[in-house]
Amino acid sequence: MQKTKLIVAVLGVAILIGLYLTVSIPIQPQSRGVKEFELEVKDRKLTLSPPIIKLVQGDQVIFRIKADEKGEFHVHINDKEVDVEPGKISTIQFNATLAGRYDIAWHLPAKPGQAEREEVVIGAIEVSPIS
Ligand SMILES: [Cu+2]
Repeated sequence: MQKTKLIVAVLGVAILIGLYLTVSIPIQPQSRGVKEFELEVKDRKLTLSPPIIKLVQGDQVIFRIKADEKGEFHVHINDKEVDVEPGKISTIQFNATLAGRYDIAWHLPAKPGQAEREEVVIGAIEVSPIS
């Protein structure tokens, strides 16, 4: 009888601790609501290391982007792009609706007589599916 009581008490405490941990420690600090990232392009690279932004399907995302040269920041997710100029912050906003891996590219302004703009892949976005 006493053993049973002890087991019940231990289980109860374990469940309470489990609940406390689940409720009080989210997996990622901003996993609910909008996820914001401050990104910087320097020497045609993202200063983030590794240059991979991990998201979960359904995340709403805002990138605030700085760069040391004029160019275009292009996320190959939903095909969003924005012009960036040194000394200014540009923003891109999107919803990570589809799971997968998407390139982040930096486009240099087209030179005169150049049909295609040069593109450098500077990072990636990884969207994991909702389990
Ligand atoms: Cu691109």
